[in-house]
Amino acid sequence: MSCRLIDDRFTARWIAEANEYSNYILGRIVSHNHDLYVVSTSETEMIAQVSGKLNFMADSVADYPVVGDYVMLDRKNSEHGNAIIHGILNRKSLFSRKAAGKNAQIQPIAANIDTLFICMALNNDFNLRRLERYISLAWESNAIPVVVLTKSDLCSEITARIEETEKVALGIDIIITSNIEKNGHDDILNYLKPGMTVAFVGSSGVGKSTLINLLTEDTHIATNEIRKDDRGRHTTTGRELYITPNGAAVIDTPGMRELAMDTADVAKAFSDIEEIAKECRFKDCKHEGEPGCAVRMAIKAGELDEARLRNCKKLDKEAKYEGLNSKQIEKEKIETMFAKVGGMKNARELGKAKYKRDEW
Ligand SMILES: Nc1nc2c(ncn2[C@@H]2O[C@H](COP(=O)(O)OP(=O)(O)OP(=O)(O)O)[C@@H](O)[C@H]2O)c(=O)[nH]1
Ligand SMILES: [Mg+2]
Ligand SMILES: [Zn+2]
Repeated sequence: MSCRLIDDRFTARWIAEANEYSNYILGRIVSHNHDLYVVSTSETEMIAQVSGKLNFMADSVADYPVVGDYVMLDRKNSEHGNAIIHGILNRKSLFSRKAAGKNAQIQPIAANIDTLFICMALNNDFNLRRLERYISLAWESNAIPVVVLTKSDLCSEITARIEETEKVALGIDIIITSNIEKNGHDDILNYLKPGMTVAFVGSSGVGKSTLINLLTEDTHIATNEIRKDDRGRHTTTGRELYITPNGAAVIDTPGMRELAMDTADVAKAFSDIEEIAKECRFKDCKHEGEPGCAVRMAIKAGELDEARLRNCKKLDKEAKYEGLNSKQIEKEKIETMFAKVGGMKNARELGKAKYKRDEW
């Protein structure tokens, strides 16, 4: 099934904003490849590119459209060439990843997601530390996370895995699925209401595309054939938006190999520790043996897992380190800006080069 046209169920909340640009046509990005985008409008699907102005004004990759974005287009059809994207409407949410590494930039993945399905397989992909990172990034994105434990057919200790997951995914729904046994699909379908947008993220090979194919009753997305062992090759290379038979938008993403913290909300992912820490005597308590430390007391009383505190500290440290790093990036940006003013000739080229480099 190809992506159907966007309709009022999706556009209602954007109509008011779109009115400000009454000369333009509203479209939604369904996929993109380098600087070419596929956009869906109420009438058709066509190729589009960003306008020269949008390109020139862009400060970072986040200023370019991503899958799920609502955009203003200059034409109804592509009879006379590719459409031009003149603006991106305010995003309700934006899920970004950050590759590990010193100078890694933020990579926006998908926009305007209501529910973010964080997929993790119940085999050797199962990793609670990685799940914590995903949960942090999910809260940061403004989408509501749901944890999907996939490939339950490969796991004989499902109850134990769920219990472990519950300790990390506080207040987050957990769904167990198997694409082989066709389990848990109804639980996922509950979130796919008309007009809603959901996205699937998680490591390569956990079965995201297979699941989406089954949900959209489609064999449109490339997956590896179903097999009973753990191996699965990296398959999804583009990011795509599909529409389910009942009118929900589903975004597939390629598996992410590394996931580093950015401004991700560590505190929210560890809200249990935050809550206990409110009772610490010192406001800036590091829970490292200070007197009156409520966190230490909770660990002693067996109410909090010491390992969880360690992970929280580790992520916090990483996030701070990344913060420092982004300041350096900022400094670099300012220097580049002055270089631009000094020698305008290269300004546009600079912007373009930056965009290319940041793609993945
Ligand atoms: N055992 C088992 N294998 C599955 C299940 N779902 C998918 N697979 C297999 O796992 C492999 C990867 O599935 P994909 O759907 O391509 O995985 P993906 O998450 O989309 O991977 P990327 O696109 O690389 O991010 C394939 O060989 C699938 O047949 C499942 O529920 N159980
Ligand atoms: Mg895939
Ligand atoms: Zn403390």
